[in-house]
Parts: sequence; structure tokens; C-alpha cells
Amino acid sequence: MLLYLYIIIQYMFSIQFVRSTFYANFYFDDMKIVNCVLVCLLPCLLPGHVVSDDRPAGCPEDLLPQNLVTYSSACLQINFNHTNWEVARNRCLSDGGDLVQIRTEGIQRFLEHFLMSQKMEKTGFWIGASDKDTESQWEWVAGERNMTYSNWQNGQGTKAPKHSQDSDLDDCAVMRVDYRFKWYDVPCTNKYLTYSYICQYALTSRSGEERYRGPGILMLLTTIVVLKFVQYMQLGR
Ligand SMILES: [Ca+2]
Repeated sequence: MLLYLYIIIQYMFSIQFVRSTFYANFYFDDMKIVNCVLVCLLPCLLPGHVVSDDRPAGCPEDLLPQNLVTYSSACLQINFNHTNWEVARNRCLSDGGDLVQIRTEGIQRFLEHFLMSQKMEKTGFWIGASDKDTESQWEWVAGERNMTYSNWQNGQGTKAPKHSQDSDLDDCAVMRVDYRFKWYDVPCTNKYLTYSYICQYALTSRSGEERYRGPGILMLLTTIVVLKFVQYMQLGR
């Protein structure tokens, strides 16, 4: 706001300069016209402008645009910070989402192709599946809890023997990049088992492609430089 005020004041100086320098011999009406033109140009120097945004359409606006992708009605955020399942989930929750729920073969294949093209993670991604509430009953963390599609590796998750020593400890699901994106059950908070993670957010109805922002900083800086130059010329006379 102060920047705007500063520019307006500078601009008024320049009007005075132009009027006194070039139009000193003009009649009053001529000066009035010149002033009107200059003042009318002022809004042109301070326009808002529409900027393109490479964020996928409908993803929440407070998310950074990097590593966002949409599938069906979901905005998916790929996070490459290794952490445990609990921390990963809390980070998704704090941004208004949750860990990804892979409910169909379609989204499973989509993620496989997308993540293979990224080549940013060699081990795996936490997903929003757990059997913490009831041992060996795997369910999704959000929405419809019942798991009707799964991609467990043999001997993992629902394919693991119930109440074996391992399955009792392994309550969180990770999609292993190094095992053809099969799902594995692992301990949720083991400090030696940290992975990247994928958050899922609901798509908003807003397009998200273009957003109105105030004056571009480049335009403001250009305006200041031009007006400073005008002021400098004025002082030099
Ligand atoms: Ca378990």
C-alpha cells in the first residue's frame, strides 16, 4: 500500500514537471487536458494483471505448485521428504488433505507411470492405508474406509498371515518403487523405515488456471525507475 502511495506521489511530481517544462506556455484549458490525459494514464501504470499459474486446475491454492497432479476428483501432492507414516499423515492433514487412497487400479497405474517418469524416489511412498484400529483389517484413512482394491505384494497386508509376529507390528502401508509399486506393510514409526509420501486433496471447483494478482513487481519497479529518472531530469534543470 505504501508503495502505491509512493508511486502516486512520484507521479504527481512528474505531472508538475511535464506541465512546467513543456507546457508552460499553454493556455489553462490545454494544461487541463494534458493533466487529464496524464492522470487518466495513472491507472494504466497500476493495473492488476492476470498471471498464468502452472498449478493443476482445482488444486488448493495454498499448496506450492510443485509436484501436484490431478487424477479424477483428487489433487495429489508428491512429497519427497522421507519421514514416518504418522508425520507424513499429519502434514497432509494440516494442509486439509490426507494420505492418498488408492481405491482403483486406474489411480494405481496412473501413479506408477507418473512416479516412474519423475525418477525422484527409489524406495517408496507412504499411502493412506492402515490396520492400526483392528489388526489385519486394512482400511483407508479417509472417506469410505473399506478397501475394495489393493495391490499388496504376496505375504504383505491382507496377504500376510494374521497375527504373525510381523503383521502385528506392521500397521502402515507403503507403495514400494523398488518392487514394481507393490504395497508392503511396515511399522508406522520405525526410524529406519522412512519414505516419501503422497497427499490427497479434494479438487475445488475453481479453475485455478489463472488468478488475478495485484500489479506485477516488475511493472512497479519499472514505474519507479521511470519516475525517478523524470525527477532527476527535473532537478537537473
Ligand atoms: Ca498389522
